[in-house]
Amino acid sequence: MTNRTFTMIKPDAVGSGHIGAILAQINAGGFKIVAMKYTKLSEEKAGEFYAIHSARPFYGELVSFMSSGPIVAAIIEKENAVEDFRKLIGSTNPADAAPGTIRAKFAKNIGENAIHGSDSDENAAIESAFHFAGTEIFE
Ligand code: IDP
Ligand code: MG
Repeated sequence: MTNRTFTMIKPDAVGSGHIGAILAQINAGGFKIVAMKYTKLSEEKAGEFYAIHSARPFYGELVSFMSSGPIVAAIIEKENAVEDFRKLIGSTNPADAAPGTIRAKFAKNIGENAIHGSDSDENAAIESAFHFAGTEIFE
């Protein structure tokens, strides 16, 4: 039912100057931005956001990477948003990502992989609320 998902342009892609190109590809993919902010996660906030991965061996690396520089957080809207956005960004490991996807074009490796996309409607709602107040979301 829901038609929204949550995304972050990660510190690697921000640092290499790809914010504009990635936002253009998101818009060209049919997504409308309904909330957006340029911000930086503290280590504590990054740890909280990725708490679901706390048992994974790469958790420490992930938290330090995600708090290493600014990010662009956004809520985007389209029919079938979660699934269609995962297709637009491509596989976690850019070596496996389909040609033309955001990760194929901009990710450095499986950790520094340019962009986040929620994996379910439920997580899209949780992750959106983590970053945005209701007053920061525009129809
Ligand atoms: P996803 O972002 O494609 O949903 P997840 O498995 O949910 O992938 O992992 C979350 C994030 O953790 C990835 O986007 C990536 O930044 C990082 N990550 C995943 N697997 C590895 C790994 O094997 N080594 C280092 N970092 C990883
Ligand atoms: Mg995930």
